[in-house]
Amino acid sequence: MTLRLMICLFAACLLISSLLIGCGGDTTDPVPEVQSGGEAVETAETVSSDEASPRTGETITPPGQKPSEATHGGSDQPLIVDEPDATRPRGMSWIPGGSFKMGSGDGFPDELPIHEVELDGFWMDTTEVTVAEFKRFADATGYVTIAERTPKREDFAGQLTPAEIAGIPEENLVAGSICFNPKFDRSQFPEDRRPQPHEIYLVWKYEKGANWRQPDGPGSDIKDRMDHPVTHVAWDDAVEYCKWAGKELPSEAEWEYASRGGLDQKSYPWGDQREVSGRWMTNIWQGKWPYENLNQDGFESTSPVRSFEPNGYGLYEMSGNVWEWCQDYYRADYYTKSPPRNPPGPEDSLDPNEPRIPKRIQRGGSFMCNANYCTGYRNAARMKGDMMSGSWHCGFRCVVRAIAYEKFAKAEGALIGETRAVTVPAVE
Ligand SMILES: [Ca+2]
Ligand SMILES: [Ca+2]
Repeated sequence: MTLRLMICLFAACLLISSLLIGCGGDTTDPVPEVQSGGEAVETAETVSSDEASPRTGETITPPGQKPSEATHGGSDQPLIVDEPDATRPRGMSWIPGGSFKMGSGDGFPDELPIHEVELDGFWMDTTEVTVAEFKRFADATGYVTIAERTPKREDFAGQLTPAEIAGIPEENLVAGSICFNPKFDRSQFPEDRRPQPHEIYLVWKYEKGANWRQPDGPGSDIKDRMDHPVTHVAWDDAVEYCKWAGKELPSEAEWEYASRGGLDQKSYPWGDQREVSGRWMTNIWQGKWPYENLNQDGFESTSPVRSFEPNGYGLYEMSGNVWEWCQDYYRADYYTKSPPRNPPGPEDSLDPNEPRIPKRIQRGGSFMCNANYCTGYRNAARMKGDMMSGSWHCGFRCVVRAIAYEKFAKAEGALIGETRAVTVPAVE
């Protein structure tokens, strides 16, 4: 999903830029067709092959953006398995090093091949970064997120054509972010087939004034959402938070390994059954998306973190609630060539559906995900998002790698052990 597409609504593009100029576009929630048995069916849109791209092999690495960098020890070093003898970072679980089978044969083509990955151990936030935690960062640093800044035409250079950039209505160059559009035109949204990428944009809108402080747009606030995951953060915003907190975004491999919670090739962090004894195990969408949210899990949008049970590593809501940014660029074919130990992600981005838009990985699905469309809440499901776009259903969580502990401990925003209390900031 990208903000650029939403600034352009209904040209021929797919991101915030799309919405700004009036386009339809990318799906932060992918849309596989689902058979009666619930299995995703490969379609032209879900096949992320080079054949799907009009610009085969072209990759985009935006100026000033470095490729993912490995921050682990070298592959010639012994695997870091056990938790180092250090005071544990507050609010984090130790994920012991080891190996696992990454990917799935039950999902989308880009989840293949299933391959063995070996990872050094790391600490991971037990929950998505909350509004309170992000406010502590924003208050301390004065950081202004991308959704809070007024977009400029030059922001879209390289992602839209000059004509498209010139065609962005002046009145659309207003700070905002992506929200669900519950009043979407149902007559235009296909019920009998998988929507085309541009049709997905019908159910989203560029909400002027929406940002992490006003998640639903003007008139909304965070007063009662301090323990909800922060939303409307772009990838760059998440990285800035990480730097301040002495942390990093997880690699895609670290995220999937942690989500699996020590289980082997299970669909979900808790096993293979989406519901257990009739109980919803996380915050997703029940009912036919996007028409009807039956709200059976009790949450129509974000839920407070720790509303559901943790996985085997003590991690909450790895599945559902909000999507979570990862460090890696997205390439559909990365699993065919990734190194077996501590894979850092590809050096550049290529989404065959939107080759001009640099995208980073998002994982875990959200409260917008449902069985008949998205299934993003599976351990192995991969998603990608425009780095510059936040949305009302994407947040993040952080890691601290063992070899980066000292750097973490010196960071301005570091919280170590239980001795430094988290102060929940007051809301004006
Ligand atoms: Ca829900
Ligand atoms: Ca999540």
